[in-house]
Amino acid sequence: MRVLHLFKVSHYAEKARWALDHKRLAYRKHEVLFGAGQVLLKLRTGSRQVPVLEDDGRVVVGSTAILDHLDARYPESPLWPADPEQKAAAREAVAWADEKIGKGVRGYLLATARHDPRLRGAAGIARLLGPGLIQMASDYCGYDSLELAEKDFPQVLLELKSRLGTSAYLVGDRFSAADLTACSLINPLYGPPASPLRNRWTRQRPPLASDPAFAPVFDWFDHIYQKHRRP
Ligand SMILES: N[C@@H](CCC(=O)N[C@@H](CS)C(=O)NCC(=O)O)C(=O)O
Repeated sequence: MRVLHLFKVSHYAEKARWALDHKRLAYRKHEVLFGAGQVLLKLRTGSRQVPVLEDDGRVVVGSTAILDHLDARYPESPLWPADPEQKAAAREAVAWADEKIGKGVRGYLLATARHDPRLRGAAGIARLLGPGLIQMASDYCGYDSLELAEKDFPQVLLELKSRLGTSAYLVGDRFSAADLTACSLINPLYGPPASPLRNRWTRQRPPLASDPAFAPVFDWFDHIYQKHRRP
């Protein structure tokens, strides 16, 4: 049986889950515990980070590697475009989303959590983190400071909006790994109705979504989840 090692709240793990669900592949979810669970994961798979997929004796570490593995082994319902130029564009978009949205969402949530204890609890960010520890966590998100993370993230959303333009998809005219990646990674901030990671906090669109400049991006998330997120 395939096993996907994950944290329940991990947005990179949502990317892997979505890919498996998209291909209608059965798998068991193994929820890794922070700390001790990661030590065991490292012993078993060589990685302390999730997601990790075990598929028929093969260990695949990292969300994009999992997408590649699944497309190579189970070509039905492809995630990557067949056309080489579009495939290269999708790879670039996935790498951009991994870096900018994946890390940016984390930084932005931690930054806003400093002023909002309710968000600290509801977003699943350790309830006990005080402002000092949250500041230290900015390193983990790859930002020099959380002020920067807070300021930067709206720019990331604007770039996403301009990458989309008037198209329904990030690359070409069909759903691909690029849309799946961008939408999975936004999840800790906002979980559209069709998202399995939707929780008490993510049920509400974040305050910045009420700015008309960002509304089209959030409408796009809703649409992609509704149309392409197989349960
Ligand atoms: N580039 C990796 C990123 C994975 C990642 O950042 N995983 C986080 C959870 S969202 C993690 O396991 N963090 C625990 C740690 O770094 O110790 C991927 O695409 O899978």
